[in-house]
Amino acid sequence: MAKSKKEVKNQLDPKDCTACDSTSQMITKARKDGVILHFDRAADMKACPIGADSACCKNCFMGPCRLNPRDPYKKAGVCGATIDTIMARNFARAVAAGAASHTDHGMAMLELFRDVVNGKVLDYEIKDEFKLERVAKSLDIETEGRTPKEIATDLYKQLESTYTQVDGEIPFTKRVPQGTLDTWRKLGIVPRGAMREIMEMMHRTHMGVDQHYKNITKQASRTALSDGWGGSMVSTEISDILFGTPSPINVGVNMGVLKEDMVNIIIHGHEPNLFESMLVSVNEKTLVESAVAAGAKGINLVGMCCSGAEMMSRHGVPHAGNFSSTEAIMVTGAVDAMAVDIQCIKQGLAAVAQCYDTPLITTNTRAHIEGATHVEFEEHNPSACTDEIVIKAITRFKNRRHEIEIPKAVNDGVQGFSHEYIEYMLGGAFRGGYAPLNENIINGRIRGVAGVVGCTNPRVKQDDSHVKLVKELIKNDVLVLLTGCAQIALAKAGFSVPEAAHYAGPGLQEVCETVGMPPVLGLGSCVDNSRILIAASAMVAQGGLGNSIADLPVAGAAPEYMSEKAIAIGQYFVASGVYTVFGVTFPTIEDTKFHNYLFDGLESEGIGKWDHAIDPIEMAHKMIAHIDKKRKELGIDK
Ligand code: CUV
Repeated sequence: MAKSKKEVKNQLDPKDCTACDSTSQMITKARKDGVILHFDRAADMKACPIGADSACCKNCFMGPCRLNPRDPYKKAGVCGATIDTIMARNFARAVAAGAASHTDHGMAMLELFRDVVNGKVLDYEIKDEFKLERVAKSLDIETEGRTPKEIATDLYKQLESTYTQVDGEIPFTKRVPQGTLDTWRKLGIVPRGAMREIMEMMHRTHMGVDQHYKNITKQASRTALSDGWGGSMVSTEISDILFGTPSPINVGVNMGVLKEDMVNIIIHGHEPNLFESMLVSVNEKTLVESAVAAGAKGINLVGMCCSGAEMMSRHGVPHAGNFSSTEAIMVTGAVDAMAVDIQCIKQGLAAVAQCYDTPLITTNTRAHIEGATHVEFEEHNPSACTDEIVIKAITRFKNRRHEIEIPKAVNDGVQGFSHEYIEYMLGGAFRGGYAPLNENIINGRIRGVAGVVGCTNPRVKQDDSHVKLVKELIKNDVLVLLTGCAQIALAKAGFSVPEAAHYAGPGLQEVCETVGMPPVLGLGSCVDNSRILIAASAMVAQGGLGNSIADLPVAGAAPEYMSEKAIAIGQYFVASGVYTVFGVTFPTIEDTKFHNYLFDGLESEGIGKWDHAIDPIEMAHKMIAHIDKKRKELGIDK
């Protein structure tokens, strides 16, 4: 049950909680309604300063041990673990958890693919045969004169080894630029199979096993790479094959996509299969008729968070908002059902849903929530679940009894830039020269490329750092690639339209105007960060910018991250050669050996490095400085 608002101390002004006007409006209404949101819980829960610096260890039961972040070498844990071992183990376990999340999601997509190919699942099909061939070719699978089923069967077998292989290199290492792969081999961090790497990471961080922060970090890199070039990449590629490869599409984003006179259903989570089947159910004639019979104009399906970002990219399904808006949107009173699957689903949704009689439906066997209704989603009979979600929503619509207040904002913009589309738009050498993207980087119109990704976090003002960071980057001619909640933040701020090119510096503006593209390109969900890796590999392959990802004038950032998945993503970008800056907080103590290793030492081994900055303008200039350093090394710093 929601607490009364009197019980929340230190409530912030809604305008200080978020840069999103719709969310701010809903925070105000929630307070009137006496409903607690994650902004309030954050204000009421002071972060533990020892945990924030990763100076505690509970990997055994001789502790838990706490060290003093202000004097970290003064004491050791009961077993003798130093601050560096403790921080490295905690960090590595976050990488393992994040990598496990993405790889388990990818494995679910791969299993669906297997059952579609062998005819056990009939409700899905291979939608993109061209992509099937393309991915197969990238793994040296013969495609000439073979049926899609034959190609797909071979592809399944190869990709399964991404997870199960106990020795050797995962299949997508074939896509890694030679210079980068040479470095990985030298360092011993080429992933074998994700299950093996995650298992070994958990083993090594058990009490009394790996107690050298450098060796722990090495396995953290290997584990993270089994996510980025493994589980996540499999998820992206297989989802494209099954559901279609995104290409630019105009979509509305923000809470105004809800419709007062329609049955509103929100899907929030990460696996696109549930959402794909929802799309079928909401168009089912009998269900549409029963919605109309209940007095609605129809059924309105919208997305949130990452599966929302995928559906927006693939099919133009409207998107209602990112992580920090998922509770707030129910305060509109207009959400007739919210169905969720896995990851980033706050348990707090259950209490808010209860306040507005909104059915909260969990669908995945891995993720139940106390107080929610569980309707298991089953690929062999998907409509049994998705039809029931629609029926529950229609029933709630019929019995609506809460005041409805839907924020009006809808930001139309262009989404759906797959790596294939970026290559089509900015790749492909012509007249013997470099590809347009590389050419424009070499001639300096585009200074470099930045990936801005990751969550929103109630410890900082929602969307604010994303928008300020990106604005500063494009002003300095840095082309920005976006995924996840970052992409939604920029869409809401109106940056996803070609006209936003006027925010860009003169060089980038000229390129955007020539191509007709916005200065920020949205690539989809968190697993679609793999698209950034593929785009980076293509940049190396197109020539003129060195022979490894570490040579490129690129940088990455997650200014408002909150999840362990973000740490895994950060580590695979770093291990792939990318300078990566995180905001909010960083789980290390400055001037310790482990901290300095992440922030400096890794780069001297030939890969990328971590950095941290809270202020988005400072973050932008750190990234630009790195890009300029790389330009200088490449000799293109005119
Ligand atoms: Ni997977 S991981 S809050 S929904 S980006 Fe959004 Fe994206 Fe972070 Fe979660």
